[in-house]
Amino acid sequence: MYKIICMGLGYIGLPTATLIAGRGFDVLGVDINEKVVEVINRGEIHFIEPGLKELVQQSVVKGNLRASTKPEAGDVYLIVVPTPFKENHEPDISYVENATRTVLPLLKKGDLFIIESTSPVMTTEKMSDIIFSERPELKGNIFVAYCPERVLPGNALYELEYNDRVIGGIDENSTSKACSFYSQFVKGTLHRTNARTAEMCKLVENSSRDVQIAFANELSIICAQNGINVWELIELANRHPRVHILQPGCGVGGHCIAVDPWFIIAQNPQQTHLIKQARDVNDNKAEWCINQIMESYNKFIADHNRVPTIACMGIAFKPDIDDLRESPAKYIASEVIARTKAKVFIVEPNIKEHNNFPIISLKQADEQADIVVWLVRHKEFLNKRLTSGKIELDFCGILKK
Ligand code: SAJ
Repeated sequence: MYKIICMGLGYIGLPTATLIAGRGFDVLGVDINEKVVEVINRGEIHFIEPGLKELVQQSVVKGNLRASTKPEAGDVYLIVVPTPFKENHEPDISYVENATRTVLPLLKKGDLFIIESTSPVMTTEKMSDIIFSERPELKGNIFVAYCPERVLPGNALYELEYNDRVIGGIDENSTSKACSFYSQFVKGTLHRTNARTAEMCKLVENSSRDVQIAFANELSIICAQNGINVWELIELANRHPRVHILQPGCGVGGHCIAVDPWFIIAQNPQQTHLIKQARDVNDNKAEWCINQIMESYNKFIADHNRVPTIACMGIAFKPDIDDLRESPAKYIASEVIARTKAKVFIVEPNIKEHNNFPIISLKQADEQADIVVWLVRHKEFLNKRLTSGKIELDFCGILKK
């Protein structure tokens, strides 16, 4: 039975480590954050993911899953650390490189080294160059592959098991070895390719979604201008057998779709027009929402001769999660707080309290707010009727029939 070392215990690393541990493997999860390590070793988790806590608890009790700030020698090394971008939108692969350098002294003949972190093209080759320049005796004796994760936060456990995977080794043997590893816990089809194609595949998947959402967001602005209900319009257009328009929102957030297109843009600045434009459209959608709120706010003051109370409904980056990373809704709420004199409240059913945002219940918002701004389509908001006479700005389709 292999021993697996999973470098990174975040939104993807922890569910992955837990799934593998659940198959009876000995898994050591490694994270630089001592608090995260301590929480996991207690059988708890540090973010919301349905079903995960129970599985972590079971595996920790059984002894299959342990967490540590330091790696141990194993047979398979999974690199599942973040790849953010820098100020100038250039990808920052320093976490991948640090994780690689940390396990480098532990590698031995026959080991499998896999990168799952979203990475710019050629990162896997760069990491294998680092490994082989420091440990030349391992050249041709270890297996190195790239296998991007594809799971949707909120549905991670199901998707980890059932999604197809793209697996690209630095050579055929590495691809085969990685495929045989994943076949032990993935029920989706495993697709063989090379490392560069697998890296680009991940970036393209998220860029494609970004471009499609940008189309919906652009439509929403055109519709507002023309007095057309965008939700109805999209529903009707999608009745065409070959049309599938996504949903507009208050922007695109999270740590994937709003980030990964930049990795393609950074490496191909002359060739990326549509991909860059989509990023701009999606980023500007949040600004457009803020302008709409400001218009309503100013009109309220002119009409009522007093400052309104505003409730921002949702600050998570998407429905039904507690994740605020790169959240356009959170950005909009903070801008409304900064730019108005209004009393601004936040309703976020997935978060109990927040240092910077006054969180109140839906009922309290209904009692107190003059302007209600629907930012995130949380399930708790659906089919809720507010007291009539309020100004409601709907940026996420809550009021659609
Ligand atoms: N959004 C819209 N309209 C839509 C769909 C989404 O505005 O019709 C917004 C969401 O509100 C959110 C953002 O887009 O702000 C991203 O949400 P998402 O649900 O599309 O995606 P993520 O970021 O949670 O996960 C994505 C997934 N990628 C694809 O669907 C191609 C997931 O499979 C990846 O594993 C993940 O990125 C990742 O880790 O890269």
